[in-house]
Amino acid sequence: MALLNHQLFAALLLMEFVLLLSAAESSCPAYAGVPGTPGHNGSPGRDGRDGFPGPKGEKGDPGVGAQGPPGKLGPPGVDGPKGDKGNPGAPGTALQSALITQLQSDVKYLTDRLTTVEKVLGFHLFKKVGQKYYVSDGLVGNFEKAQKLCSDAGAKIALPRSEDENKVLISMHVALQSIYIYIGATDKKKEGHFVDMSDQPLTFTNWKEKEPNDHNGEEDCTVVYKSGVWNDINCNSEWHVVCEL
Ligand code: MMA
Ligand code: CA
Ligand code: CA
Repeated sequence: MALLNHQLFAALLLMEFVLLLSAAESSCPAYAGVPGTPGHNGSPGRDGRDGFPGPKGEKGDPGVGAQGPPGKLGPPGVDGPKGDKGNPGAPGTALQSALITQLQSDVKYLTDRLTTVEKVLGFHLFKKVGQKYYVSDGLVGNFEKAQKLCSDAGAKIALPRSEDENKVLISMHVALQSIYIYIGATDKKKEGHFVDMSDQPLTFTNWKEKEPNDHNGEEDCTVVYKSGVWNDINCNSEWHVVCEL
């Protein structure tokens, strides 16, 4: 509205100026008048339009972030190939060789003893005499069964080889409440010629008087009484089984 008034005002001013000019030309004679004093300055013009956009700025520096934490440990790698066999060592001294031989022998001895002791522990009843163990589960059977029970346990049917062993064997009678215990001596191969289970002649015997008598011609196996004396007996009769380790 203000703008329109300004324009209207300017147009009226212009028309008045033109009328005055034409009046002066037509009515005034030859000489010009004294010039008037200059008018006041006009009001400031309107704001100019926006300038063109300036040039594109320079690329910024790369940002600086703090380093992140390390990643998790990866899965283990697969085993590499087996390495080559090492070179043979320098020869040991005579003393070292002797020591190694001794140690190997000791290890074998101890391993064998441990194997034996573990077998012994598989039985309910066991008694030690010297390096030998007499063992039993209190079972009864004929001579063939007695042999099988013992061999199944990695043992042999008992056979005392000395007075000491014979005494310890008969001490098993108390726990077993037995009358006879089978021992590993027979004359199956040659009547009257008793041998051990490896067919070797007996180096210790403790026969009862008048034994072995091969009663009825059918006694080829051997038992021990509570008193410790031996008797030949029928191999099909059933008596307590004791093994040795
Ligand atoms: C039983 C038997 C034999 C033993 C005699 C001894 C009758 O048979 O045990 O082996 O020789 O007794 O009298
Ligand atoms: Ca006989
Ligand atoms: Ca007899």
